[in-house]
Amino acid sequence: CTPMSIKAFSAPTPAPPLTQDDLKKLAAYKAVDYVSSGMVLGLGTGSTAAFVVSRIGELLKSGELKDIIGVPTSKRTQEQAASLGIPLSILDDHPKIDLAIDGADEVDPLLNLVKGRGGALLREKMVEAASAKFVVVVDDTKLVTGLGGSGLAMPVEVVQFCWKYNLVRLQDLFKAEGCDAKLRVDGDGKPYVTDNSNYIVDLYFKTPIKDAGSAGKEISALEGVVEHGLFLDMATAVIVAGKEGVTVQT
Ligand code: ABF
Repeated sequence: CTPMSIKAFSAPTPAPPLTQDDLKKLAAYKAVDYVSSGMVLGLGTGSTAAFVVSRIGELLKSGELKDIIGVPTSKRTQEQAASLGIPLSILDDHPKIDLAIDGADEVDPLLNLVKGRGGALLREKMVEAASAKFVVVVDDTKLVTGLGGSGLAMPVEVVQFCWKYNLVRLQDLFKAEGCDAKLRVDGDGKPYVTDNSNYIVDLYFKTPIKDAGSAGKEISALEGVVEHGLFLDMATAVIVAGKEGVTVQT
C-alpha cells in the first residue's frame, strides 16, 4: 500500500515584539491624526517628537497635508524639519499656535509632566504655552504615579553666572525631600549648554514631589533660574503607546 502523503504546514511566524521605538512611532502617528491642513504647529523635541516631525514631512510631501507652518522647540528640531521641507516660523511671527505635539519624560495621572531631559525645556514651554492644544506623545514607560518619582532628573535651566550658587539653592529648597542637584554635563564632561546658552541643573528626588505646583513656583522665584521642567496643567491630551495598544488620555 502507498503511504499517505503528509503535507507539512509551517506554523505562522509570531510577529516580533514591539520595540520602544515602535511604541514611540505608534504614539507619534496617532498624534498626527490631530493635524489638519492650514495649522500652525508646535514641533517638539526628542526621539518621539522626531517621529511626529518626520510623519508631517511625509504627509506634506505626499500632498495629504498642505499649508503647515511649524514652530520648532529646539535647534535640533529646526534642522530636522528644515531638512524635510516643512515651512518654519518663530513665536515672534506666529504667537498663536493651533497645536503642539511633543514628548515627555514623566506623565502623572492628572496629565502633569516632567520635561527637559532632552535639554529643550525653555523653548518647549514657551511654544506649548502659546498653543491652543498640546498633545503629548509617550510610550508607557513614561507613566508615573507622582512627578519626580522615577528617580530620574527633573531639569532646571539656569543662567551660567554663578550656577553653583543656584545649584545649592535648588538643592536646599528640597532638602526635606532628599533632593540631590547636579550640573548636567555633556559627553566630554563639560557643562551642557542649552540652545539659549544656559546651563541645566538636574534635580533628583528620592520620592515623588509632594506639591508640584508649589515646587514650580519656588523654583521660578530664584533669581537666575530661567525655567523648570514641571509642565503643569498644560497637556490637552496624552497619547500613550504600550504593548496592548495606543490609548488617548484627556
Ligand atoms: C522632549 O524630549 C523633552 O521634553 C523630553 O525631555 C524628551 C523626551 O524624549 P524622548 O521622546 O526621546 O523620550 O520631549
